[in-house]
Amino acid sequence: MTESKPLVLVVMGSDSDWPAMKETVAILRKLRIPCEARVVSAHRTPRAAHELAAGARDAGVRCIIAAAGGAAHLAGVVASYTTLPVIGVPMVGWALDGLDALLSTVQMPAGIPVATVAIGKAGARNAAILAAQMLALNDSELAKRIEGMRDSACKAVEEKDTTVLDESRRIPE
Ligand code: RP5
Repeated sequence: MTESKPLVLVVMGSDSDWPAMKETVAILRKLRIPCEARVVSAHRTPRAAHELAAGARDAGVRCIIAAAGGAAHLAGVVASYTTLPVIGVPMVGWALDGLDALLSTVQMPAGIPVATVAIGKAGARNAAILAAQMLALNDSELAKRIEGMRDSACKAVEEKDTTVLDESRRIPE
């Protein structure tokens, strides 16, 4: 299968972020958005992070998703090297269990924004959906696929509702 040029670039500071960030890639693939996932670190491989971010627009990328944990400066550093929209995903872990990464990612000083989503897997999923919604601004077919995904989520909740309602009625007095 020939891979199309990635429209969304997913970067993470370590392969320890990959179990969460797989969720991002899975949703992008489901929505048929060409994407690529890379490990680059703002502090361990700063040159690679710079080159990837600075070259992304010319490579055809339209949105970057950046995940990191701890003193999570990757999203901010990436954002400083590109005018593409950057979505930051704070990773769980470390002494503060993701709160450190949340604040490091979201609290960007004025001028270089990072659109920050929730900590961990929920954020990883939402980052993909937010990137898709950005791309859907001028892609009505993609907008329909996003709606389809919401419909499936709605049906899943309705099924859960039926199950819980049934079980609640069967619990003896
Ligand atoms: C950050 O440090 C990475 O994004 C990761 O979340 C965290 C820990 O990295 P490892 O020590 O697991 O490689 O740079």
